[in-house]
Amino acid sequence: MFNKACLNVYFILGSMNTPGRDPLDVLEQALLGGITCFQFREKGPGARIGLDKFHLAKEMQRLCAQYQVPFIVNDDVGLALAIDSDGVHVGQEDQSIQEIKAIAPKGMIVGVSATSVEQAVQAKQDGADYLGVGPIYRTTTKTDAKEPIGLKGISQIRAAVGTLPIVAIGGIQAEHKNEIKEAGADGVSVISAISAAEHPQEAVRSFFADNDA
Ligand code: 3NM
Repeated sequence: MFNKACLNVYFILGSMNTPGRDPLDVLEQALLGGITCFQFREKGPGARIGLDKFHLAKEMQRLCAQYQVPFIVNDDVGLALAIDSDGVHVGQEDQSIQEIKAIAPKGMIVGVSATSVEQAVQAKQDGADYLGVGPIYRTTTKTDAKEPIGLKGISQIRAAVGTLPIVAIGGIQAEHKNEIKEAGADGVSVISAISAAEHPQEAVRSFFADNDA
């Protein structure tokens, strides 16, 4: 089910990203628009915890399954295992890839964030299935985001990791997609360009407006 084509338009969302709107509605709009992967990222101020988080994850997982879109859990390996998600995505400060691989079912996708060539090479060696590389541009969605690495950062990481699937992240809008793919990424991951759009479904469509519709 998972290959690099899944990274084409990779949507990330938590309930904190949809103030005043039902996050499930926003996700369904995005699925109707054609997102190719989804990450549940319930994190930061106002994020749901405990059973509330668990239930939201289950509902989002069910929606994604309906549209046959891979469902990936950010950071929370326990949750990923408990609901048998398609994958888990971890940052540099989260649980190590080797530890996760040791306890996760065979075939569970493990994505890793990398902001430098060194981190990317290490993640590949440790067995990451794909890399989330960024931030590409400036973003206000993640308060502790690093300095942007730009298109050059993507090209350098691509050169260092061969064919390992890469998705770019951070400050990405639809009009950036072509240059990002030309720089060597397999796709783009976004939060606000879709979650904050008045019409999330149309916002997703705009990511397909170019050559790979
Ligand atoms: N991770 P938006 S940047 C979740 O650099 C996340 O690893 C980043 O949100 C990283 O699409 C980021 O609204 C926020 O800029 C992406």
